[in-house]
Amino acid sequence: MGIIKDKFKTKADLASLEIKEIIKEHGNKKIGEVTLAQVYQGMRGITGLVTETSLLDAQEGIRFRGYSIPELQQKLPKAPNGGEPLPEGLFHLMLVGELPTDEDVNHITNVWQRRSHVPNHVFATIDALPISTHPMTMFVVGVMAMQTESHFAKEYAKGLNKKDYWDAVYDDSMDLIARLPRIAAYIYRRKYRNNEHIHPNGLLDWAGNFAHMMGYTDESFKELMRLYMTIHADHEGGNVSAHTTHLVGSALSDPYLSYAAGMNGLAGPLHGLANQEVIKWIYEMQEQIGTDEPTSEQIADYVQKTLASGKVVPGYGHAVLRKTDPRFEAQMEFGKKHMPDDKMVNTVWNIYKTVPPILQSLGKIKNPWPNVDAHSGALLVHYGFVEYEFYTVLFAVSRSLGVLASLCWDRALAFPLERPKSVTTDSVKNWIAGKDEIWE
Ligand code: CMX
Repeated sequence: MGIIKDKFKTKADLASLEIKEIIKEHGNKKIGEVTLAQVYQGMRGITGLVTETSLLDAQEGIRFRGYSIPELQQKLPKAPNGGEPLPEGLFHLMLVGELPTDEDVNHITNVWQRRSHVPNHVFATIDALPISTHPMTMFVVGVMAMQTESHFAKEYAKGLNKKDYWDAVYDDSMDLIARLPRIAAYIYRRKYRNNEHIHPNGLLDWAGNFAHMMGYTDESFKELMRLYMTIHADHEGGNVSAHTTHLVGSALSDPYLSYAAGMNGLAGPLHGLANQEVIKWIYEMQEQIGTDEPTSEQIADYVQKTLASGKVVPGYGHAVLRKTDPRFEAQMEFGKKHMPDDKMVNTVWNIYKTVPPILQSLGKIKNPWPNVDAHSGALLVHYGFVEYEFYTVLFAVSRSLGVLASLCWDRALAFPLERPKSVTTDSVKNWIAGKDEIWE
């Protein structure tokens, strides 16, 4: 067994015993009450999932296995001469639950390099789509085409013992993560760079190689990709992409099917697609106002127009967070360090000053502060990466780290098929009238 696989299995076996004990001793304890409003309104605040890789605090933001983003920026290994964490290190932390050494991170880089071959039929399948197809559609189609490679699907068909599910899911997850940058870069170069592709560089780390294959040679762009791939990787288990991957995986759909399902959710404008919507919204604002340096007053006017036309202000608000997203702050720090005078980046900072009081004044928004998507596009635009329809694909490549590490845990802990109860409004009315107590 490989080093990281070994470590994961040892940890998961221990955790599995602990969980069995917890359920035996405390399984009947109640952890909350569910209101009818929660049932109708997106299940906000209902605790109903276990996700080991990260935990979101509404006031503080995300912690990965207990570590905040600033802590990770300090403690995770960096590329030679680099200042940002390597996503390989975050993956190690999420999968094994321990901070990695430089050697651990090198091991993961090498494993992913070794597993990174994408079969030709995947590229041929992407090529069959019209060039106008949205990059997220191409991406998910590419992942689905690669499902032919699933160890889990093949082994299950042969009669895999349930004790070994985790093993095949682990192999599929590592293959997928290793190959996704290749597929994403292929789509980028096909759609925006005349189909001129760039060979992978076997000496680079996962995110650095991704930047290289997309055609960005600037060292600080590689650093941006390392930071980007780290901070977008996971946001506990209830968000649409993580929850969908987990849910579909609970049917023993293999990691290709599960991850693709999750990424279809990420492609929604209230979730990951918000990163493209932010830059689209800023470009439209610049065009309408006639300047690429809008004042706070001009921004405020434009926000009011957006709201009056029944649209959301993209990049603002969150279903759980109740403060500025630390992932926004990490990107702001990157901007201050690498491009303090960039016009688009300064516009994003100006929007940050202008939007929260306006949203707050509406009285209905629970969180008027920016989320991760409010900042990411502006940093990319600085490097000439202006093709905003592609931004969610970057998010998707990063999100693979969290949702697939979680999927490994799901199978190692033998989590069952997920199947919550639903009700009809007629049954709700009967229950309110005291006629039906079936779900009390
Ligand atoms: N602009 C305008 N209105 C907003 C808003 C925003 N940015 N955020 C919330 N609202 C509105 C909601 O649409 C809702 O209106 P109605 O009552 O008329 O339906 C009201 O405020 C209350 O919403 P909420 O409880 O504060 O927020 P939700 O948990 O329902 O939704 C989210 C959360 C993210 C979908 C929402 O804030 C939003 O649409 N934001 C803009 C899109 C975005 O940036 N999404 C990315 C999130 C991060 C990610 O997943 O990547």
